[in-house]
Amino acid sequence: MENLKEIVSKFEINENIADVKPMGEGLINDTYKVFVDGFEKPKYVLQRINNAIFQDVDMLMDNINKVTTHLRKKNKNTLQFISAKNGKLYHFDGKKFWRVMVFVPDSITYQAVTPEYSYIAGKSFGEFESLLSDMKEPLGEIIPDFHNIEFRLKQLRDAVAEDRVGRVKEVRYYLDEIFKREEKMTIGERLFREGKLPKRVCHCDTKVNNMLFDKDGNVLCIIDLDTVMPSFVFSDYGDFLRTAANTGAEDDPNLDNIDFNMEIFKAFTKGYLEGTKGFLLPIEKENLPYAAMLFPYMQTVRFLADYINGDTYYKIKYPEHNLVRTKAQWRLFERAEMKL
Ligand code: GN1
Ligand code: MG
Repeated sequence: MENLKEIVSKFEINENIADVKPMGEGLINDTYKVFVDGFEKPKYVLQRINNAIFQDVDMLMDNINKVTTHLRKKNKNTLQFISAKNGKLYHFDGKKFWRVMVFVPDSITYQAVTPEYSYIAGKSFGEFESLLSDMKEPLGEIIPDFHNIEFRLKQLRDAVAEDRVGRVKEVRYYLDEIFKREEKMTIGERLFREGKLPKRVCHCDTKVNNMLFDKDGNVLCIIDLDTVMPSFVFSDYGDFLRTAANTGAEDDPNLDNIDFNMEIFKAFTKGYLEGTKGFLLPIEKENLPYAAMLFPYMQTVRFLADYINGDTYYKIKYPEHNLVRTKAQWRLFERAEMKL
């Protein structure tokens, strides 16, 4: 294990670093809170960037820098990164890439939200997209085809064809169910090719726990900006509901816990439509129910492909974890499909 304090010392920080402790539940990067002398609460956040996934770290930090600068110009609270002593926004230690940001104090994250909070969240993500809609400088597509469902289905097909670890035989049911719905679930990409559906600057990882609230339910800051890139507005709307409207956990082993909560759906949609007022096209609005189904569907496809590939992408806590996640996301998809 690397000396985390020494890594923090590579950044423009004047305080004496007292302690570095693990934080968060992300499936991709490793995150730590940094304590300094004289402060009880954490002062900074240290993160190891997973550069197997974010391969172009310069582009990654450049995107984030453009977005946070744009938001700050509009007086919006956003993440604040600390420069490394090398002048860049990251430090490379010879093997790993690291970055440091200011810890947002007195913030609360939720794994689950009430209708009232999801209304606020809808407004915030809607406003986030509106605020970024006039960005002049283009953002790089940090993970190409990230939310392209046709591409994700192709990856699943490739995984099945290779069947690297012999897991295909146990997941036939899910494969059949997924591919049965291919036509209806790829409509977004078709509308895009027909020139009817635009791409916009989106957050692309709008999980509930990527939003920091204060104790009164106001949104303090939207975090985890790694995947901010051009995408359909469906990304932010759909991925939030995938986590918020799920009455169970993303990886709930008990499928009976999982349902698609229509109260949350309605409240979030109301907020989102207010936050995006004057900027969404009719075709985008009409397809919001599709977006709410698309994200559990896409996440099933991604977890299943990773399971078939022998768990190379998502961090897992036990050997069957990606299969459990697949089943849980599929149940959520079925419930959404039934209700929408
Ligand atoms: C990953 O970084 P994290 O854990 O917030 C993933 C998302 C998935 C999510 C599923 C870069 O997000 O796309 O929806 O896990 N991020 C990347 O929990 O693949
Ligand atoms: Mg993320």
